[in-house]
Amino acid sequence: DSEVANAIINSKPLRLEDVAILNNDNCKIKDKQRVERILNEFMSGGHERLQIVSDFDFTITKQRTSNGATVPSSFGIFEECKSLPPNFVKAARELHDIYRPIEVSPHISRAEKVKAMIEWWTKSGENLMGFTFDLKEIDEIAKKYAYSMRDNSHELFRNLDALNIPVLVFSAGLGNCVIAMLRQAGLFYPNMKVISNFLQFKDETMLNGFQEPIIHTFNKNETMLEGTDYYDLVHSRDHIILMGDSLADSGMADGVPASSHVLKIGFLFHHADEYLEEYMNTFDIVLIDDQTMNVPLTLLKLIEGKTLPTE
Ligand code: MG7
Ligand code: MG
Repeated sequence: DSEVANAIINSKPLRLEDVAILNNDNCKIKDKQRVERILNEFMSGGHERLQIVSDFDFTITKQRTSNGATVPSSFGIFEECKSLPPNFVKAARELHDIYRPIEVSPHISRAEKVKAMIEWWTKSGENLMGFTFDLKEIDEIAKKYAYSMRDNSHELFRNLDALNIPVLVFSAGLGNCVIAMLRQAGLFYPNMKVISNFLQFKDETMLNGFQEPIIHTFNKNETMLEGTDYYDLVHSRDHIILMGDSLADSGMADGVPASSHVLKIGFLFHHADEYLEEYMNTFDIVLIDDQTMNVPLTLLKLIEGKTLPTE
């Protein structure tokens, strides 16, 4: 029973080998001692010291669905809206074809990538001008893709809200679509804050680009929180679980106090063999083709003291 479980957990340190899910073949951990140490610290700190920082696209949404149905990105959701002028959609695709290869290229320096990404998001915002748009359209498309969320997302986000653990969803995508997706899937809880790019309107219905500041692939980190209410809410929560699917997501907690402990979970899917080593050097826990929230959920239950490590 849970009292026994608590007694066991509280009396001796957790060993990683006792947490079954972290010993699966598709779960790769480079520094097991470090993960074991951080987990024990998180367990003794309890949920009051915990905060979650997560990417959205292909981190909260799946990288692959079991029936092969597509999972669009947040920008992809927007670009599916029927009333958008065809020349807007054409221009958006052209920008994607130019800049996406730069974003993911292993041969281009970070500085050059940052410059290119600022160009991409700026031009993308400039295209979003001079036509009317009804935000309700986004809800309709988002509803269609409610199946895209990782398995057991509901249990994870419901528990996080019940425990008042702040969840920061950090997205370089389109925030209006991120919120619509979360809401349509029943995952948008009051403990959640979405920092992302939001559409700006002029004269109420006329699109006028993105609101400032632009969040792109390489500047999404907690320095963006300075001066916000959310910063006050989380700055004393020094135990952080970070989740992302792209290597650049590993920097999302940069800007938190140096004394914080960050446990980084990376979801790896595309070119897994090729990228495994780099993901293992970047994230504490790497999950290969895991389309569920089972690992974060297990960690949460351990921190809550609700479960035996073997469960
Ligand atoms: N990304 C960035 N921008 C766009 C855009 O205007 N349209 C589309 N379809 N995709 C875009 O979730 C963030 C990801 O979205 C892509 C400006 C980038 O690849 C970025 O990593
Ligand atoms: Mg992502």
